[in-house]
Amino acid sequence: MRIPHFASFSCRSDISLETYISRGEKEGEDLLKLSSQTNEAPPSIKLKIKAVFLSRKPAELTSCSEKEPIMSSISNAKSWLSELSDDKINAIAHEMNTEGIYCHSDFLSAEDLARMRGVVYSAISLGGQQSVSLKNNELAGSDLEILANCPEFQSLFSRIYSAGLGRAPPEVHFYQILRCLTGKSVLSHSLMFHYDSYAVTALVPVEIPQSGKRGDFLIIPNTRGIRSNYLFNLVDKVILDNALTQRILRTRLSLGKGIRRVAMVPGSLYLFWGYRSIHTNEPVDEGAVRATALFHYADPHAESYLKRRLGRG
Ligand SMILES: O=C(O)CCC(=O)C(=O)O
Ligand SMILES: [Fe+2]
Repeated sequence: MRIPHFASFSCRSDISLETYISRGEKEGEDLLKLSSQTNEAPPSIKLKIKAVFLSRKPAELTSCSEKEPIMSSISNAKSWLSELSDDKINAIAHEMNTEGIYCHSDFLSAEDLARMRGVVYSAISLGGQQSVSLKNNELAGSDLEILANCPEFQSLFSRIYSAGLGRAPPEVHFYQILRCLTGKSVLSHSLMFHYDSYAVTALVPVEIPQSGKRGDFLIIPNTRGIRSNYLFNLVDKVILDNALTQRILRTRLSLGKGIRRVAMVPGSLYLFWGYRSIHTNEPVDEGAVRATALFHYADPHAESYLKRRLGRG
């Protein structure tokens, strides 16, 4: 059983999740005060976010591999994942190929989402009410780490990879991000059409505004294959990343032409070929929060000499 070593109060089974969350929020406020007094650098603040978050987790919330915990995190996700037949995997890969995106609803429970939102709001608060992204190591101890380490979740990716690309899947290591958009910086993080560097992308919305601009996900599916050479991938990226292409794509969006719009539902799991598909998100209002958990898997150019020489390996 995982005992949170950062915990500043003990985890007891007779304390409700809500109580833990409210205690965590109180600690978040204290940390915020502390950071404004000491002008601490963001990385150390992020470590403290982790501390706040870990302190919220009742000891009963156990890792994926443990048997019959009294109260289990990601249990909805685990039960769906453990029943995935090969036919279902083929159907998912087929939908990613034909529709561009596959969606499974209610992947996370309301309790999972509540805990994840706790992390989002602590991170935003400690980041000065601006957009923040927490990466792998900053998510250690969270439900998102538990999910990333869950063998059934990992095998979903390798199975989809083989079914969709007909290649032997590489070992599963995620490039994981919890992307929290809010404040003025929302605009600079939105409508930036791009290709991911990884073949498969899973996206789980944690917080989506219920009024005003929703920050819909936008995708032009499967516009390219997996490039045989990193150089060709770079050329694609240079063409896509420039101002003219971005303007053309935004015009295309305003004309409603050829771009699929997906209104994201918190707790659903979305899967798409991130490397192969041009995609981005719309903005949300400055005062709103949009948070998405992303799991990127399989860098086709992981072994590229050129990539390493360019310092991107
Ligand atoms: O948050 C989103 O909707 C998409 C983010 C994304 O595509 C990325 O981080 O690579
Ligand atoms: Fe992306």
